[in-house]
Amino acid sequence: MSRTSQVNRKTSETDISITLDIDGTGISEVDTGIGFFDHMLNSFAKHGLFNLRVKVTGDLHIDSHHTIEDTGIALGTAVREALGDKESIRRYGSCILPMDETLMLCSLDLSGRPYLGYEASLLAPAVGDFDTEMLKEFFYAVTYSAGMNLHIRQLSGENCHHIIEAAFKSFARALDDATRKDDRITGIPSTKGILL
Ligand SMILES: [Mn+2]
Repeated sequence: MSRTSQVNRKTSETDISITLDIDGTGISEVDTGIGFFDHMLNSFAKHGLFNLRVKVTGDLHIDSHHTIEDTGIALGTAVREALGDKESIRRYGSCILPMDETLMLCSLDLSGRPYLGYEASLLAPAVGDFDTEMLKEFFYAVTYSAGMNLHIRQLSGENCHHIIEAAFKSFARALDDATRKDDRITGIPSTKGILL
């Protein structure tokens, strides 16, 4: 069974289509209209070994808010749908990722229950057209639509480009870990017997 999904989400603010293959090789094609956000989603695909296609037409004449938040909702939905009943997956994943002066921790549980723990200090208001306060909003949207417990914590860092990029890359590595199938796991990895 292939672990893929296709999500289309259209509102008066954004029009989004995403295709995702959990068991990919890191091939991506991303166009959100925000160059730095494209760079982040390409990095996410590359380092999580996901095949990802993202096309977003958003109301960027207002600001980056709706485009980034709604892409997070659609990406979280794509992850949840691609994973199906989560049979034989490792469920938990963690990564502490360095990027020059930055050290970023990401730890997640594909429990079905959404929670975001977020701690990062971004001193610049924006990187390119990406408003830095949208980093938290993006991950909040992903956690709620994917049904995942996600903790992201900046252990060190100064440069906002590094901090945001390390967040996306550590998330990618942790998610790759958590979504891997393990031959030793029979059925759903929960004593409840369900992870939805
Ligand atoms: Mn970069």
